[in-house]
Amino acid sequence: MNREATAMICALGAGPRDPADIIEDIGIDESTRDRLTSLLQARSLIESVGDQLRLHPSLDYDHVGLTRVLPTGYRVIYLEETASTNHIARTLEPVGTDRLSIVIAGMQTGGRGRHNRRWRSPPGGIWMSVVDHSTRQPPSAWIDQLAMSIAVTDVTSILGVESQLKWPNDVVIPEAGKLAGVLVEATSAGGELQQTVCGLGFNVAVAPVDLPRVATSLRVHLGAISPVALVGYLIQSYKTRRESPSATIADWRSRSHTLGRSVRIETPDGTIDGLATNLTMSGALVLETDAGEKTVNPEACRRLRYRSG
Ligand code: BT5
Repeated sequence: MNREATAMICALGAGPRDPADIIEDIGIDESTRDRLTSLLQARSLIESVGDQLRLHPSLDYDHVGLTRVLPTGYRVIYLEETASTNHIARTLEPVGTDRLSIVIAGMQTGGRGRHNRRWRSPPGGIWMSVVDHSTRQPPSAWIDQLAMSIAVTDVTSILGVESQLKWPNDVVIPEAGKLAGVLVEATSAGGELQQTVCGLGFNVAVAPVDLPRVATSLRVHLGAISPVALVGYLIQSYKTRRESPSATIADWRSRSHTLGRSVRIETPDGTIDGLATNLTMSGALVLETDAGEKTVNPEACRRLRYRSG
């Protein structure tokens, strides 16, 4: 399944669409849309109802459904319920270093954020970990984190919702709250990464009452929405973006909710106040402070808050 095909499935995630709108949603021409429509109909992934296109009713959020929407070449493990997909992912043996594994759960009972904070994971979200078993250099773990959060903004953009990136690892809908968070955990030896697990928690169809006050869910903005419809495009976008780090960093800057704002960052060594001015190639946030320019690494940030004025 290519990127345009997964984009079309994603565009139908929030309900039936007029074929004319699909062209605009995903930026394709009419003949590509018609070709993709035939292809996806033949695979029973979408269907026509009256003048509209919609997801095929047989597309469930389970192992079979995920295998149908994901690009080939990935090992997929779907669990209805687990403590944490990152925990499961960390125990996986490689299936060949060139192959990524994806662990997805319908719900998590022990979801974790950074610094071991609790991550609420009721049914209706995408709770997912992507494992790369290949040996890589450390900055690539940071690129994975950026690539995954930008992939979430790619998905919401197709659905007509603008989301932005809050340093270091959040996706937010401005004025509404935190839509998604990313937790990357890597094991290293001899200065190289041996295994990288990139965990994403993305509130898709989650009811707001099941989330903390700081959170929002796509459901609040779009109504009924299908998580399985979004996963293929999410993974395609993640893959493309992690393969081009410079473009990924540039895109992070342009979709940033943090740059240009006054922030307060809590670190183990104290609090730093300043104006966020840039993101470095290694993922650090550059601040203009009263004591001059300071650079804060993502690992050092326990919490970032915006300051007014
Ligand atoms: C994160 O941590 O944002 C990273 C979250 C990663 C979760 C995924 S789910 C799949 C994989 N398996 C796991 O066990 N984890 C990963 P952090 O920046 O520390 O944010 C945590 C804070 O976000 C909490 O203290 C709450 O304030 C808030 N929070 C908790 N659950 C949330 C939710 N579902 N949506 C939005 N905010 C939430």
